[in-house]
Amino acid sequence: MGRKLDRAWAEPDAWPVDFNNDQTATTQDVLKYIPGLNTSPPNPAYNVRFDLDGDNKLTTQDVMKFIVPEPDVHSIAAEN
Ligand SMILES: [Ca+2]
Ligand SMILES: [Ca+2]
Repeated sequence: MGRKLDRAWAEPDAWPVDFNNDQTATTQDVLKYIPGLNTSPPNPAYNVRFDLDGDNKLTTQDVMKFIVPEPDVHSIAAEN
């Protein structure tokens, strides 16, 4: 189960966390971090494609980019 890319016009590569270009963000995409986790250039295992925070290191901070905060339903209800 994963999140679906809801923009039909978007190219698969336009969604940064969809590493296998199947238009969903799943554990299959997260597993792609395993070979390069805790690497940085010039280590050949480092791949800039996975460096989502652009700090030249592949760490759990990049993996955390998969987590999108859910809206706070209580504050939304209070506003309406
Ligand atoms: Ca995917
Ligand atoms: Ca990084």
